[in-house]
Formats: sequence, C-alpha cells, structure tokens
Amino acid sequence: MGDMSNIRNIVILTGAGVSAESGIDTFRSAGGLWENHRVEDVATPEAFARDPDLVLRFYDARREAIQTKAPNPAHDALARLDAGWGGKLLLVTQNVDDLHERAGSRRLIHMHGEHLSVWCTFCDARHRWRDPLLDRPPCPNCGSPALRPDIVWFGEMPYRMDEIYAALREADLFVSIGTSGAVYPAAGFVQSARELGARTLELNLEPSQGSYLFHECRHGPAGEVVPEWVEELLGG
Ligand code: BJW
Repeated sequence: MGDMSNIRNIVILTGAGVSAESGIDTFRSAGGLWENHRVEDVATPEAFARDPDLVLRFYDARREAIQTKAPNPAHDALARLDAGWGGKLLLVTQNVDDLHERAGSRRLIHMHGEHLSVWCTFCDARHRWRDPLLDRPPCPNCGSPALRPDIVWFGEMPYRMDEIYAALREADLFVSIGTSGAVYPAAGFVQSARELGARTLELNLEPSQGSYLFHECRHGPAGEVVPEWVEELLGG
C-alpha cells in the first residue's frame, strides 16, 4: 500500500459488504435485501407515516435475524486493529447490525443508526431494544406507544457527522470497506479525505462506482482482504 510509515490516524468506513459473509443481506446486489421491497416503501419517514405496520414488520424481521448472526473474520480483524493501533482510529459504519461491537471494536460510530436501538418519537428518548415493535410496546421512559426503529432513513440526517468530519480532517489514511458508494454523505467521505490530504484505500468484493476516487483498490471478499490488510498494518 505504498509507504505506510507516516500513517498515524485512520478512518475506516464500512458498509453492508463487511457483514455479507455473516449471512446478512446487502442492499443493492442481486438477491439483495431490497429486491422484494422498494426503498421508498420502507426506508423513509414518509413510508413510516403511510404504512407503519409494513415498515415495523420489515425492521422487526431484520432485528430478529441479526441476533442469530455472528461476526466474521473481517469484523474480527477490525477489532484487532482497534485494540492494537496506537494512533487515532475511528470506525464509521453504515451498518445497522451490531457485529462490529460484538467482535470487540470500541472506537465506533453507527452513522445510520442501529437495529438494537429504538427512538421514542414522543419524548425523544432512545433505548436498547431486542423485541418486536409491531405490537406498539410502550416507551420505557414516557409510556407512549411511539417507538420507531432508531434507523436513519432517506432524507434524515446521519448521526454524529461533526465527529466524523473532525476525524477525517486528522486522517492520514481513509479506508472504505464493503460499500457500494451509492448513499451520501458517506459516499463523499473519500473525496473529503483526499482533499484533506489522506491516502485512500478501497477494499471491496468488486470495483464500486467510486473506485476511481481511491489511490488504491483491493478486490476480494472482506473476510480475506480485510485480515490481510490489518496484519500488514499491525505488522509493519
Ligand atoms: C462485499 C461482499 C463481501 C458484497 N466482501 N464486499 C442526490 C445526490 C446526493 C445525495 C442525495 C441525492 N438525492 C438524495 C440524496 C440524499 C440521500 C442519498 O444519498 N440518496 C442516494 C440514493 C442518492 N441520503 C440521505 O438521505 C441521507 N441523509 C442525508 O443526506 O441527510 C442530509 C439531508 C437531510 C435532510 C434533507 C436533505 C438532506 C440518509 C441516508 C440514510 C441511508 N439509510 C440506509 C437505510 C437504512 C435502513 C435499513 O437498513 O433498512 O442505510 S440506505 C442503505 O444504504 C443503508 C446502508 O447503510 C446504505 C449504504 O449501503 P451499502 O452499505 O453501501 O450497501 P450496498 O448493498 O449498496 O453495497 C454493498 C457493497 O458490498 C457492494 O459494493 C458489494 O460489492 C460489496 N460486497 N459482498 C466485500 N463478501
């Protein structure tokens, strides 16, 4: 990966491809999650207002499913990097599963929310949550039946953007793993990182639509290319 001796601060962006080998569907590939659902029918605030049962059923099923899945060697490697890297490191995930934290990653931001969190639209509280929402359970804080998935839908602001851009400003290396680069603002991080002086690397199964924006690309399954890259970085 060229000269790595000057790398101290790292920002890593992950997407659905990092969890694919754990058996969690990606969004846009053939056979992907959204082949059976139109995005605008399930992943917008308008869809939730129009047909809350449809949206809640969709998320109840996925919340249940992720609890039966386990981290794969890509998650494990990123957790080893977090534990072993002396410089700054921030793992920004677009994923709403909890496999990074179950693998042991600590310096982690879920920019698109989490399946295992709910948000009360009445009192604004958030709670850890594993059960279905379809039967409208009361908010543990205010008692209102107003819980929704704590997921960032289209048109909503992703979480903790100030912290993410602050980390990008300090980054010497930006690495994008298993994401198609189709959804903004995450898809724009590579350009921001480059403009701010970072080296940029893509690890993905195949070239993404933004591959040309990276200094270097490595293609292959995350469960193989991520551990290889992490060992290189920790060993070097
Ligand atoms: C492997 C692999 C293996 C497979 N190993 N790799 C025009 C221009 C710019 C922006 C916009 C625009 N029009 C609208 C917007 C904004 C919009 C947007 O980007 N839309 C695009 C469709 C154009 N963005 C937003 O609305 C965001 N908010 C925002 O911009 O706020 C500002 C604002 C506020 C108010 C008004 C206006 C602006 C919010 C985006 C929220 C995204 N949420 C979702 C859904 C969550 C719900 C759910 O989970 O159901 O998050 S979208 C969905 O896509 C999910 C993901 O996190 C996200 C990214 O997908 P990802 O991870 O890249 O998955 P895939 O499937 O696309 O790719 C997988 C990749 O892995 C592939 O490349 C495979 O090859 C690879 N792969 N197996 C390695 N084994």
